[in-house]
Amino acid sequence: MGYSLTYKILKEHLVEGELQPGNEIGIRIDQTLTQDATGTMAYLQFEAMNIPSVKTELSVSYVDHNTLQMGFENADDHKYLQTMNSNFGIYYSGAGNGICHQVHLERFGKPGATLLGSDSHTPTGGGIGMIAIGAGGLDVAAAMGGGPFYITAPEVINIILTGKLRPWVSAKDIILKVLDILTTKGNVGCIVEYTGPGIKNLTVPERATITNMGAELGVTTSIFPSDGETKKFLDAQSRGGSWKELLPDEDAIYDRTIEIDLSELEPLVACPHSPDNIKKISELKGMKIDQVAIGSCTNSSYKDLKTVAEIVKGKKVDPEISFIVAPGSKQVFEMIARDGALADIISSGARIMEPACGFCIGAGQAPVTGGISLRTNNRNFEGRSGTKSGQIYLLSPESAALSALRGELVDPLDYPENDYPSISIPDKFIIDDSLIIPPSDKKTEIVRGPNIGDPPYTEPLNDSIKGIIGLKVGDKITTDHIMPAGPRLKYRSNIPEYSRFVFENVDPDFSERTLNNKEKGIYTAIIGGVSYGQGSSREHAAICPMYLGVRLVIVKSFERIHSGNLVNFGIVPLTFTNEDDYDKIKPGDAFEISGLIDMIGKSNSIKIDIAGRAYDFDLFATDRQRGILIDGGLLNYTKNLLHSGMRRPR
Ligand code: MIC
Ligand code: SF4
Repeated sequence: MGYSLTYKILKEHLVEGELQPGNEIGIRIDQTLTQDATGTMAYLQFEAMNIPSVKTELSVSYVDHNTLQMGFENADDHKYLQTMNSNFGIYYSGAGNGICHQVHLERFGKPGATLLGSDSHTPTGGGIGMIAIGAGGLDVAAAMGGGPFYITAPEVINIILTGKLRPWVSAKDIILKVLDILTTKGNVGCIVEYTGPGIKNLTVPERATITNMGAELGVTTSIFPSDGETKKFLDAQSRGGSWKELLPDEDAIYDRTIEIDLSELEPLVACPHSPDNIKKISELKGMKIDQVAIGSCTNSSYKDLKTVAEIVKGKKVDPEISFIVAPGSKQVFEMIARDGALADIISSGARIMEPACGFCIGAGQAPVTGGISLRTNNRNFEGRSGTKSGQIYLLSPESAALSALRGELVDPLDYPENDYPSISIPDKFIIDDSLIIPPSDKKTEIVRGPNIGDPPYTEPLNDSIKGIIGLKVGDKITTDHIMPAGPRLKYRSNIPEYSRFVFENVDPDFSERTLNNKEKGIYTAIIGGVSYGQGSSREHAAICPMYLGVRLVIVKSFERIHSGNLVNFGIVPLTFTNEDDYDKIKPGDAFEISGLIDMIGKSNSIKIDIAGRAYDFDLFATDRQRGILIDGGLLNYTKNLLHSGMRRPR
């Protein structure tokens, strides 16, 4: 009985637990990455662990989210990151060097290694055969300290790709098809492994588009084998030494198998407001549009932008739309600048943005009221673009560029096959790591401007809690609903200030009301539906509610990263034992729990009295997470373990 590639890599990194689907396992983490919007908190927490230097093989800190620096706040964060990183053995990739996932793939990723990143799109690294997982910043801090990362040993979904894509159909259409099949719900605890004869026709940037947006499935990660294409990519990055061949065994066992014939795919689009709301472009063609934005960590490689350049070369975009292009990294930017592709894009009427997250996280380029925006990124949650009424459609760079020229959504298959620009991976990329500051041997001063707060303090778990149901929400609540980004991003290092915006677009009074209640000793519980907490890894969606006095979140189902973040910050995650109870509980109902610590310590069943009636709920936590809840959060728990010698850092 052979192993999948996923299980081969997990086996090599296993440090705790038994590698059987469904078991909790601890794995060794070789590399970590952070970005500035989650990184400041992660490093403040790392500092609080009192460990002199990172214990990983490689840790990199990127600045790519808050690069606008409107006011001192972001600049303060960046200076803190740069000075802190140099003292603790961490590489610092500054603003302008590119989006973390793109740069990590280009310059640091290594087949067969494990990567933990404080960003949900860390699975991009699966494009070169890594087990690359997104997590909350505190989990990443613990991994930097040498602690294992805990996951449920996954069920592996094998997607067998056969055939070859037709001209005008590309990697984005493959992952949109996968989202159509698997949807964004019900895949927690799975890893997607791609195999089959079709993968040899996919270059590394194409594979990375697929593993990147695999995050929207809610899976732990996605992975491609490391083969000749991977070698070609790493050789072109002058990193051929990092390559090794990694394939699943021929008789590998998978829990589920799906086959996709690439030659049958056609251009697809994810319609508002969910990445799994998939339609064929042919069904929607002719729709007038207001904006086209090409870039983000999903589709901003050299291959993507060179394809766009060839499509718009010598032509002009519809002057009534706004056409935005953002390269994924300095490497991509410099290459399209030097080979003339950038000039073709500019001449067509594009507005060029710096290599950063930008429009993808609502940092600029918000569409007009009710505007239709075609974008190549991975998320189209309501309001994320910065315009609540904005209608965001996700599609390939090819479909986006052709549509920009016409001012309406067009079906690329209506264009001649021979016009399709077929771009391959260059033999050599331009290598210039001058914006990456390596760690220093000397200890220097860490600069902490006024925007750098203290790491969040988690109160110990109360044995008895009285409170009210502060909010009741429906299905698919994303972390963008809980903790909006865009213009609020600059408060990521200032918890009291950022907490003012919790659920801002869902219930504008939530924050003030909840904090007032806490001051009177009344805590808050939130009721939700399925897939609560999907999307971003931002642990602020747990930290800020915790700060306001939220102690319980009771839902029909959770997404992995968010439920882990709730535990890490001492909020008890519960699911309905009887889903019918969802309808019985009302906002404003009073609740009361007694003997909570005992219940968490002993069983998974938690009894709560709500509006005078007794309800049963299931604790959504592993044995280890119960310990974390009782210790009052992961920081306390990790400090206790690392310093009591129960678990030695490597
Ligand atoms: C996102 O795409 O939502 C983000 C912004 O990259 C987040 C991280 C964050 O909120 O800082 C993510 O994907 O984890
Ligand atoms: Fe940045 Fe968007 Fe990628 Fe998140 S999804 S890392 S905001 S580019």
